[in-house]
Amino acid sequence: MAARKSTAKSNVSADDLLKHYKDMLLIRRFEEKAGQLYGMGLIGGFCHLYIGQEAVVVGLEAAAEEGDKRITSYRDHGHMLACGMDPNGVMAELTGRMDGYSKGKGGSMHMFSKEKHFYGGHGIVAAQVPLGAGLAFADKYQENGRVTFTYFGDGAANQGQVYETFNMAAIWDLPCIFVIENNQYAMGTSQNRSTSTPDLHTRGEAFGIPGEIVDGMDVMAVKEAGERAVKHCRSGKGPYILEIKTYRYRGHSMSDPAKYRTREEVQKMRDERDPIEQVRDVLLTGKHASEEDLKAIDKEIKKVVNASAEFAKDSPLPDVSELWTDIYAKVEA
Ligand SMILES: Cc1ncc(C[n+]2csc(CCOP(=O)(O)OP(=O)(O)O)c2C)c(N)n1
Ligand SMILES: [Mg+2]
Repeated sequence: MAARKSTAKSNVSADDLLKHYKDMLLIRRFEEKAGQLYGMGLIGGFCHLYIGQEAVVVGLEAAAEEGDKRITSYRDHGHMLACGMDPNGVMAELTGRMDGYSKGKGGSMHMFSKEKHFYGGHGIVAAQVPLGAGLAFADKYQENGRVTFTYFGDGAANQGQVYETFNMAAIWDLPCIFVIENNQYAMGTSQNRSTSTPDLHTRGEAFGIPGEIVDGMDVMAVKEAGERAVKHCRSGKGPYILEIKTYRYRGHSMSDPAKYRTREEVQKMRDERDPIEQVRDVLLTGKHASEEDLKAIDKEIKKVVNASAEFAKDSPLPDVSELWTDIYAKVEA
């Protein structure tokens, strides 16, 4: 159960790198656009952007297989795009439109996709953690070989229900990967101020759950750690913890004055550790892509993102009658 520090050293193919680059860039550009639309008053309520954390979901999705499940918190747009959900449907939901994933009734924090096995989108801190174990329980019961990625933050890692879940997941050897996205801040509180011991990957030791710490700004390190975790869970050995050290560049939500950290701290992270820039450098220095190739990719992605904003703006608001639909599930006899 010894903690291990991950480093990316694999012989990764240029095609893989290019795919990770595109996937991360799509999330970044999508989130930038969501920030703009929020500023224009087109997105209401809360909106938690994922900018800076892109390598976490892109790396883990590269380790997942068809049928694996994912569930996360309110900072969920990146997770949805990374598992292949449609940017149009996500943007339409953010703007409260009928063509959104929850017909415009859920917004940023409440989207789901049965097709892509994405189970939300949860606004209550850590509430998704026991739900994730429940999904993994269903897979174990059905003996279908699937694993569930249960994402939560460093702040959520201090919630009591996480430890009740760890206990049950360990007792039942559930195929659940607990992904702690440690971006160092819980809303306005730094991990140093709120957490008695900094090593969140060791939080499963009392329950016999192995864990490791991962460089979350390095997409390949995340992918490799994800593969180890998936292998462990799929082979029936029970749950696994990945503490992925990452960083969010924007405020906690759109209404955060961010007085708990300096601009210099954020700028330093952007300049020295940015996950997209790191892959860009490898692509260019390894001559796997030219500046022109990368410019063309950026242009293509901006087109997709702009189209999603147009799609959202053109989609109608939900009819008042929608207030009475989608309240109860139909249970098949
Ligand atoms: C049970 C509960 N308590 C408090 C809140 C308010 N709240 C929303 S996000 C948040 C911080 C969580 O931080 P972290 O788990 O590190 O996730 P991050 O926002 O960094 O992704 C808090 C306290 C909430 N939504 N639910
Ligand atoms: Mg956090």
